[in-house]
Amino acid sequence: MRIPIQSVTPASGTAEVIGWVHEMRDLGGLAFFLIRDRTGIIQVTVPKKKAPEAVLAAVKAVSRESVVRVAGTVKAMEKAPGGRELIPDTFEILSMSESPLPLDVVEKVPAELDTRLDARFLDARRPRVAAVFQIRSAAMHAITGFFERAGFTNITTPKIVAAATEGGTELFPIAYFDKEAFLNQSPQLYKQMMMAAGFEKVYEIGPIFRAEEHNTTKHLNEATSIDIEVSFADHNDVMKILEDLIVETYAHVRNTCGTQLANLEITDFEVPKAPFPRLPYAEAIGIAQKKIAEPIRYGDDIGTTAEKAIGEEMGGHYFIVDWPTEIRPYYAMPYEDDPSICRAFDLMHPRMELSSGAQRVHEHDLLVKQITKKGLNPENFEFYLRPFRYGMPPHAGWGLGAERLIQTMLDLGNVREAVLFPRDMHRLVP
Ligand code: AMO
Repeated sequence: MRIPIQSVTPASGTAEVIGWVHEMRDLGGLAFFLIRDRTGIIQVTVPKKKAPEAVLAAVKAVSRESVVRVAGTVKAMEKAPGGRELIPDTFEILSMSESPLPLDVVEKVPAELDTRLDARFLDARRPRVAAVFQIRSAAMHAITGFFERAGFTNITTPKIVAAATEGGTELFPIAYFDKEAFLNQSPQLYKQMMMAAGFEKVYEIGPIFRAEEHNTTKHLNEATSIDIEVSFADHNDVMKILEDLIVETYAHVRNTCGTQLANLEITDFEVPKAPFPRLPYAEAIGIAQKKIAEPIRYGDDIGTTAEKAIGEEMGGHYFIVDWPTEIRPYYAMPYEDDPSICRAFDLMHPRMELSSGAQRVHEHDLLVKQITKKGLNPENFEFYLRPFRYGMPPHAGWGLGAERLIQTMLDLGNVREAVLFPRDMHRLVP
């Protein structure tokens, strides 16, 4: 029976492995193969004079990255990976790979990201690429565990919707029988409606769709959002949940992903320390004004250049709080004593924004007023507004981008590296 390559030792005696031909070398009398599965690599040594005919035929025919089944005797061999080699009795080609390969799995030839994404199935055979997705999986596991332990209910909300959540732009229209419909930009309205349903603490991890026309290293047209909504909570309560979640997720990755971090050559993986500093928006603008050449004023959005400058000053994760009401969505709750600013926040990594959230407006009439002020039509939001007329508790929440979390955690240059099959303006296949 096939055993994982990692568990083959000289003590195994005999072994059967199945994997990809990672490398091959012919030294005349001896042929060497490295066979790889997801657990590791083993050297297969073929002494040509002694090997069975069938083995010799397969060895001659096989190409790199073909899938092979090899069975034989395991011997200690100091110089080989894992200190052992396999001398085959049988060498069977299960699936022959074409040559040349569209991408060099052994990474002797560095490839452009586009080439890599076009042949993602090959790209992901490389341990350093697989490591990103194994770490992403571990991070998602930690996040789900965190929510379940904290008593959150997992919900699934529709991705085909009739109205914009975050404003009218950036919407993907779709054909929905005879009606106008869109791909959802955020579960925002639905997670809030579940507060009216009395669920108190909900989370959803699901796709969000944004028709962003920026082709940048941090924007995707399909992203994964980790969303929560909590009743009887304010913005401070949910910021605490967010920073605890970030710390726990990093700690889980550090504790369980040693091999993957090594594959990525990350030797200084640091778990951030909570609490993260709370930087008022006005002070953030002040820092940007001192550090960057382009003009920026109170009331402006914090763009990429400003974000980087402020990030440098802050050094680690931090929150920007007390935003001008005018530049936040209609659902953010203004402060009672100064309604020009609101109970909204962004969680920032020194490189970019990771999450946005707020305490929400839970009073129906104020919400209608704010929707109208943004130039939106409250009639389009009737399904959302209705629950606010039948007992809506005060509530708060946030949305955290899964890809940006992984991108910043692993210091990846491009957010596309944290997505198996990214969608951007130019990429719809594979
Ligand atoms: P926002 O629009 O700021 O807030 O999105 C929240 C987080 O989702 C991620 N994100 C993206 N990641 C990659 N590519 C994109 N195009 C993209 N768009 C968003 C980011 C961002 O910080 N409803 C609110 C959340 C809330 O208040 O609960 C919202 O969607 O990491």
